[in-house]
Amino acid sequence: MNPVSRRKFLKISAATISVAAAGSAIVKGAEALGNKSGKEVKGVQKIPTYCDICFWKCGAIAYVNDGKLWKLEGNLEDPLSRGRLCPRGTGGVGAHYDPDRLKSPLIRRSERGREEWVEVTWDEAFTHIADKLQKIKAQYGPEAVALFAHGIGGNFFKHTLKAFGTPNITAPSFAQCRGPRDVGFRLTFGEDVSSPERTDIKNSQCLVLIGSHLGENMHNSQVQEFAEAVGNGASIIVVDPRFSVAASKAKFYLPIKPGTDLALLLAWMNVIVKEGLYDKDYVQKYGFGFEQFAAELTPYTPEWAYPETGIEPELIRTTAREMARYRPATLVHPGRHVTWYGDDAQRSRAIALLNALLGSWGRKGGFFYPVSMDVAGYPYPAYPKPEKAKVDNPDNKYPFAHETITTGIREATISGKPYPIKSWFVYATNLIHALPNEAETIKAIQNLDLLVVVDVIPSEIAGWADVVLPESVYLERYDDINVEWFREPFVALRQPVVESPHDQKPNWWMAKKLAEKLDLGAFYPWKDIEEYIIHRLTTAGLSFDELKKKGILRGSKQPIYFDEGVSAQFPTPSGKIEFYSLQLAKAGFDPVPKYRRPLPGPLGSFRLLYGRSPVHSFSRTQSNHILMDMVAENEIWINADVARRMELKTGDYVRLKNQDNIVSNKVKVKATERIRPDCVYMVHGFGHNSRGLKYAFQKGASDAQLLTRYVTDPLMGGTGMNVNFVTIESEASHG
Ligand SMILES: Nc1nc2c(c(=O)[nH]1)N[C@H]1C(S)=C(S)[C@@H](COP(=O)(O)OP(=O)(O)OC[C@H]3O[C@@H](n4cnc5c(=O)[nH]c(N)nc54)[C@H](O)[C@@H]3O)O[C@H]1N2
Ligand SMILES: Nc1nc2c(c(=O)[nH]1)N[C@H]1C(S)=C(S)[C@@H](COP(=O)(O)OP(=O)(O)OC[C@H]3O[C@@H](n4cnc5c(=O)[nH]c(N)nc54)[C@H](O)[C@@H]3O)O[C@H]1N2
Ligand code: SF4
Ligand SMILES: [Mo]
Repeated sequence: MNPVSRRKFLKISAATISVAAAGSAIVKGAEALGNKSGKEVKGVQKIPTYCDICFWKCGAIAYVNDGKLWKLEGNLEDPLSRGRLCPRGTGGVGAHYDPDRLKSPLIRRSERGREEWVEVTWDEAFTHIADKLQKIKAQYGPEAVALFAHGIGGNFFKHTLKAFGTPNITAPSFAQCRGPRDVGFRLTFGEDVSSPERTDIKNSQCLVLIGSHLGENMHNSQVQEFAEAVGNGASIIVVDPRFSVAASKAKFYLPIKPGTDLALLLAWMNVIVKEGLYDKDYVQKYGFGFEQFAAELTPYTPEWAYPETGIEPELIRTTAREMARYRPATLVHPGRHVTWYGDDAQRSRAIALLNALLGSWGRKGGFFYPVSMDVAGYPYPAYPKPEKAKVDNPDNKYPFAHETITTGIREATISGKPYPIKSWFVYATNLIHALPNEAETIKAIQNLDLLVVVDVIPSEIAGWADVVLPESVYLERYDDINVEWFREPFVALRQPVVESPHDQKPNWWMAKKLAEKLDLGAFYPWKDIEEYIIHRLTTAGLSFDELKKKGILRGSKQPIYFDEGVSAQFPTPSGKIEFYSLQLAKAGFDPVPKYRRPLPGPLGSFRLLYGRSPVHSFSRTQSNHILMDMVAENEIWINADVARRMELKTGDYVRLKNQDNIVSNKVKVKATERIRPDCVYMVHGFGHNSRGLKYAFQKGASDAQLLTRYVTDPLMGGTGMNVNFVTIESEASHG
């Protein structure tokens, strides 16, 4: 592999965010497509772009018929979609036609949370925001402004706010999602799993899924690769308190007691070490501290793990041997949403260690080394250096947090410490649904002088905003080019397919205009986004015209496994795979993960678990009419015996009441054998309380509303959210 690209990968995964930028809206080819311009093109046009219904960014082909958006398909050239979209991607058409879309900029006219605004022009909105930001900067410094931005569309706002001078930029993808996983793997191998994941699912002969509910979690190429592995006869082991779609494909299903996975992982490693089943050459060549690690495992026998996990010792032994049989083509999937119990970085580290024993890191059927095209960022002037360090992690309380902690910024906004945060800029993240403990989020909002929300629909967070900026949906705009680290190098283009129906604008346009209002125009030397993209592409020797036509440009294949010549480098302190971690020991943490039993809930309550529907993304698609037609509300999964005892049957409505007496919207019962009796399960993202979402309003229940408690991971500040318990109340008692 090209060493320059490897270094860049490490840099990017360290800093997470590569700042990019873009320029003007619907230009040239695209201007003919819209319905507003009156220059409607007759007949069918096929325009490539990439999807934004989730963060997988699948290459798509949009079909436009007589100037109207008709349908979306996968782009065969694209390695992330491999020619097929998931149901949500296909349903992306509904995002353009959503009747509830935000239509023009709004400024709040009554108190926060009342959802009452006046429509203003873009210029009035930017003048209002810029005035407030300058006042905040004068009184508190630019660091008092925080940006929450999720997804590639946030790149230009990041650029503007860095130019403004704040270091406080964050997204829920770290502390509410994959942060603990990346920390656990970094501590072990020195590198992240990254997104899209470097998991070689299609070549794995034994795939272990711990919670990862592929098939419901619809990250496109992962699901396709999972189907391929199943088709090839791979041995599938699924660990989940709920019999998931993935479990139905499994040779071994382990219905684990929630919160005890670390006990299972330690017992598996105990068996593999004790029986000498690990990859001895690999461990000897690449490992650091194996002897001490092995000694720590001694107490964790399958017999010890049985009462903790509920998994029979023989099943633990059989599955451990099964993993060893297929190594190194055994992949213990690292998961993605892993913020479960607050010990998540250590559980993720145990997953990393198990993979290390199996020799799967850097090997076919395990984890590959990702590659990418060499496309440089835009050559911007240097950002001003913030005078104050970021607020989210004072005194390095969470020593292994390598990204910014959303909930840390929220805490600082509430306490004013280490310094006050007076404005939130929120781009494409519905913080009311994405952060645990809604009350804390609202308390923080009440301390702000300015909350700006950029969204496409009237989400719950928009309901709290002082200024709402309506964005064009992804099918109506350019975004930054997608230069992804994956199996093979490629670059993808998002380009406008149709015009926005009202006064919505793309993020790059807003970020540039705002910068100009803030006298930061020097940070936007390009005229429009085409100019920006063309600059980046031509510097890399790539053609914009070709990319516009194909949607994807692919580079040549490069080695991705040790066996193909990738050099085995582990950027840990020892330069090796750290079975024993001196940096953890030094910071006062367990150098080898230790099991601690999760706290039980109140008597008679059920642990609340949550996950994904294959046809929805988080809290962003419930008002999409195409997807709503498939699944309009969520259900609460209750063990069939429990339901019988409670005289509940499938289709009955109930409400859930959590340990802090928060009561949910009504939600439909799904009585099923497919879940343990000690927990209940629902799909995240439903139960909207924003009145602007006319069709999704109060359909189903919100898991987020019930997550009043969370346990913070001491290593990195992630919020373990599977620590809430509910009782089931009959709908009648609440009316
Ligand atoms: N359709 C769709 N797909 C998506 C998304 C989406 O919104 N919609 N979002 C994407 C994103 S960003 C993410 S992070 C991923 C999330 O998807 P995953 O990373 O797969 O998320 P998990 O939290 O592992 O998934 C929840 C599963 O974990 C199980 N579980 C709960 N508690 C425990 C436990 O204690 N132990 C074990 N072993 N299992 C447990 C639940 O029963 C459920 O099956 O999905 C991605 N894919
Ligand atoms: N309770 C609970 N909390 C969770 C999770 C969970 O399962 N349960 N999952 C966690 C995980 S894994 C993740 S990754 C995060 C996800 O958290 P978020 O990324 O915040 O996900 P959403 O709730 O879908 O919020 C996305 C917001 O962006 C808006 N939006 C959609 N498209 C566009 C666009 O083109 N432009 C703009 N400007 N806005 C747009 C949507 O309308 C919505 O308001 O949540 C985390 N928090
Ligand atoms: S996985 Fe589905 S929703 Fe996500 S980007 Fe791909 S097609 Fe779109
Ligand atoms: Mo996520």
